[in-house]
Amino acid sequence: MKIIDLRSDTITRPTLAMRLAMANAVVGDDVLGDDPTVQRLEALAAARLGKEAALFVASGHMGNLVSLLTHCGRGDEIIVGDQAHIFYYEQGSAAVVGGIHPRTVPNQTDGTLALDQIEAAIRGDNVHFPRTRLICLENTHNRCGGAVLDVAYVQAVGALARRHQLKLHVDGARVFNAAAALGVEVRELAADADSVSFCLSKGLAAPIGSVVCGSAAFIQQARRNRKLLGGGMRQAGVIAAAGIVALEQMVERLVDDHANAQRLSAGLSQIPGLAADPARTQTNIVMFELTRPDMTPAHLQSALEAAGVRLFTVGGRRLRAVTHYEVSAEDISEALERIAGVMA
Ligand code: TLP
Repeated sequence: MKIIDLRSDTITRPTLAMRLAMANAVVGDDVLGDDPTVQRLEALAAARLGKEAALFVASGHMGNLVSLLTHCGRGDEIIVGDQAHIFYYEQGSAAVVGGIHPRTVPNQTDGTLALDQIEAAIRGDNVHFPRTRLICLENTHNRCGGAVLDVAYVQAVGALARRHQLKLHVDGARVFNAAAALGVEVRELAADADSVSFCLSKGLAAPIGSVVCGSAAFIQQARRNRKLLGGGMRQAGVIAAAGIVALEQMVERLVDDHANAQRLSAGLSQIPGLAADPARTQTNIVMFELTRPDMTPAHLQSALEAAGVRLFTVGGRRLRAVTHYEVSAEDISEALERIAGVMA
């Protein structure tokens, strides 16, 4: 039985082109500034995002943490969504490592933070308060079901940040999915942000790595912070080579993942005992709910595992399925049949 693995787009393994590029990569000591492949990836990423410079990091988590450490000092406050990956899934690392205080604003179901609620969360000058320094957005928004923040919204938050002398960081782990869904260039979604981190190892299918993009001065300081976290990698061109292939060959096909997610969401919405909303599936993440009261999401997850369909529970009665390049349209039909079988 073929396992259909919908746990995450992080499970994608490197393509043959990536493996060949990795084998043939010209490398050097990147901590000493000598790795031409890492430099090529960073230049390519900066150009795609429309920023002056970029920094290759080990993971999306490291990209966010390096960015936060670079924008903020100890005791500074960030405004962040209560469903944000930075707040929800990163071990509170900004607080643990950087002494950075998170101030949450509720994420709306479309992944946005209401502008008036961001504004209300900005601290005044008062000896009792931490200093607000940074606003964080997430695009696409993972826990909001892969929701896309559009260009006008990011512009509005950027303008609000500038009005209050704050910085804007975008956790763009899946920002290429956002751009594909909107039919815009990713640089349009990055234009108003002071820093954007994006992942090569999710839908773009590289084995390892993320990139932080920003001004040259920001990236210079971010490079110091990457080293502080033990993230200085030596012949990192071996993995950066796969990242270059990811950017050059794997971006255009993301729309296929979105079409598969749409198929999956529509199919799930037809299965008794499940609730899914295809209109809210905008990219490659499908959130759905188990409405049958005699079953828990954990039960469903293990029954599906036994039927060769893997996915995650994400709290409450919700489950998450993610499409990616190792899942075909036929796999989606097969997965739907198996899910309907389990539910019956
Ligand atoms: N998300 C993972 C899990 O951690 C939940 C997933 O399977 O979706 N930002 C966002 C928006 C993310 O979704 C993730 C990973 C990260 C950052 C962190 O990336 P990594 O895993 O490379 O550290």
